[in-house]
Amino acid sequence: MAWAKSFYNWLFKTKLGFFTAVLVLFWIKTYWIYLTKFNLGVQGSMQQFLLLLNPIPVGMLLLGIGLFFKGRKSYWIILIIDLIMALWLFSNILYYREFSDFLSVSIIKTSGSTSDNLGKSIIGITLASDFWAFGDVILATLLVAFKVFKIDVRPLKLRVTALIELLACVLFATNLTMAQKDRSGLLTRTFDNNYIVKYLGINAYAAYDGVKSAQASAVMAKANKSDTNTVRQYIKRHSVLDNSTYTGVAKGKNVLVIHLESFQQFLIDYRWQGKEVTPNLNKIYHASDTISFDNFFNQVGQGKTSDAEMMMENSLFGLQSGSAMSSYGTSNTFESMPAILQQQGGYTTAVMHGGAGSFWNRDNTYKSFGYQYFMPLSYYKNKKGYYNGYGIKDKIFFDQSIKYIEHLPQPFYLKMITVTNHYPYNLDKQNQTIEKTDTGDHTVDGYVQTAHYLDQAIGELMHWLSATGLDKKTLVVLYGDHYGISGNHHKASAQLLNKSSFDDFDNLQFQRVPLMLHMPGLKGGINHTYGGEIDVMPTLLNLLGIQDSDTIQFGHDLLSTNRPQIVAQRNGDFVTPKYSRVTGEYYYTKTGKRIKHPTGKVKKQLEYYSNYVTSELSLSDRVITGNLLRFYKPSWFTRVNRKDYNYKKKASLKRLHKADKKKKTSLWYQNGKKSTKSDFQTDAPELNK
Ligand code: GP9
Ligand code: MN
Repeated sequence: MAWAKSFYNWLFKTKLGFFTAVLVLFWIKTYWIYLTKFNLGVQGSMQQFLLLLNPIPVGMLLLGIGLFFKGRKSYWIILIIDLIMALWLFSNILYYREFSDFLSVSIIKTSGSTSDNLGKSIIGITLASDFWAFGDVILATLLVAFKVFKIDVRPLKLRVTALIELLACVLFATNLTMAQKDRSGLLTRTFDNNYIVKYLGINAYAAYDGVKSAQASAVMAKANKSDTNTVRQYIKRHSVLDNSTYTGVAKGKNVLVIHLESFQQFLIDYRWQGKEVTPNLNKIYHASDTISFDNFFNQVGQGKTSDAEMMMENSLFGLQSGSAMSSYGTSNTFESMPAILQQQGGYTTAVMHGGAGSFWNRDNTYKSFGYQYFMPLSYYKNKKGYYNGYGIKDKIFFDQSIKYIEHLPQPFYLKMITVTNHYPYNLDKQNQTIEKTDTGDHTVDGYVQTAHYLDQAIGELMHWLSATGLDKKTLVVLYGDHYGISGNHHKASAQLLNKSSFDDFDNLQFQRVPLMLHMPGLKGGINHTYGGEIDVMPTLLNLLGIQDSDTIQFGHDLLSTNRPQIVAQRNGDFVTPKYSRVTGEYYYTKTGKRIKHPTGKVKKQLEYYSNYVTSELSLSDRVITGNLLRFYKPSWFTRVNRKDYNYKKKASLKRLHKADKKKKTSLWYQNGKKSTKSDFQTDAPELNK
């Protein structure tokens, strides 16, 4: 029993023993709270392990600060640090319950003026068990107060303390490396706070968020009104006239934007084993009342989907690194599509998505964009077998969305974000209705299968639109957000396209995604203009006959006859009808031949294009990183007030039904106050059991 006694003495009578006890208690508590208070979606043994591990490194590092102090002070400092960590945890438990997301510096900074302010409702949502977040601190404090822990006044050798801190850093580095391996781009792409907490822990998340927002505010503080003027002058200099024959042809119509996840243009009319992969989309593509584009490019960077959304609804580019929506969606001022349509056209604005609301910081960003409603996963039934990858499967998503769509007062602007056709393109057997391709590349071969599934889902939704007559009142906008097959699959891509080779030039051409504008009566056809996601907002506003004069938008009406047709890629490359730039090299777009020795005239032209692209990208970056729209708005625009929006399910649906009752313009009213749900037919096996 001698060892037990000496362990007891070490634990209760030395400073290092106390430090270890506090750390272990903190560890157990934090892990228990991860499991019971948050819904982190931990999958697989690696994530399980990291969740268990991640409280230790940062806990050790922070509590270790106390070891540098002498005597009693050392104990109190350890306890105070422990208390601060507990407070952070506790606040996040409450915030998470309300918003399914974690607190961030920008939320705290803006919450003084928004309804996010938890102050009012805090008592209502606190559970007794939440106070366990302080359990370890209270226990340790009592044990010190009642002298169970004897204060050890001997100073610890600096070497020992430094070693402990070093060990904490090594542990953290290990944690980080394992996390990055499991989830590449974890810190650079900033897709979801949930992921950072799951992998690195709630304290590492706090530090990460703190550093990021400190950097961001430093840049913002330097920006001023004259920067805005520079941007405005640039936009004015490069503006072109909208195509007036199309102005207002869709005036007063609903706008249904369907986000086709990871959908590339080559899938249109693509056949596999003699079978059309996307028959429904092909039909829309070729319809005489669809304006289809075959030289329309995605222009996203690391922010992928979120960059596409940023461009489509603001005509501003995503950033060089990370996601603009994640980093600036909460703090910045925007003059976005939904806000403009609500103000200028009396539109009801909404987003529906069968995935987590916190992904890409949508739950905060959409408020800044002025969306009145956001229905993420929490609005949908998620029974066993419904979920796949990043959200519930598209057919099930549409099926459950009908009850929300039919209550939207018209005209509405609704964006529906699909997700089944997302990497890694897995689909359960019962939903596979076309064979996989046979390139042998596992990340590629399932692509036609999920695309086929998405296409069927679109078919079902379109069928419902025409069965209810909603199609006649609606402009349907379909677009692919970005590539599905990345540049790391040249061999498989060549096989899919039946080409003998596939290089970086081909990969740039592979960035084409569909854009289709479909509305009964629209003068359609396949338009060959070169454009991209940045151009959609001005195009739509022109069709809807909504004014957007004096706005800061970097795109140009796709139907305009003298548009520049210089399509920027986020890395500075570009495509024009004649020339392409790929990783700094120039090519002829039509032939793919490299331009090795350009003549003086061509050289000048290429330089002009390069400069054009770099200036628009960097000016757009300045708008976002400097939050420049806070300095300027067109006279007809009213600033969005984030306080007006709350996406909590119960409150939000109540608000929707109130608006519906007041306006009486929803499909539900037009259908004699009856649901149109029975007009939605789906062959989803999960729903036809
Ligand atoms: C998740 C989804 C995916 O909600 O939109 O985003 P992505 O990975 O395609 O950027
Ligand atoms: Mn996407």
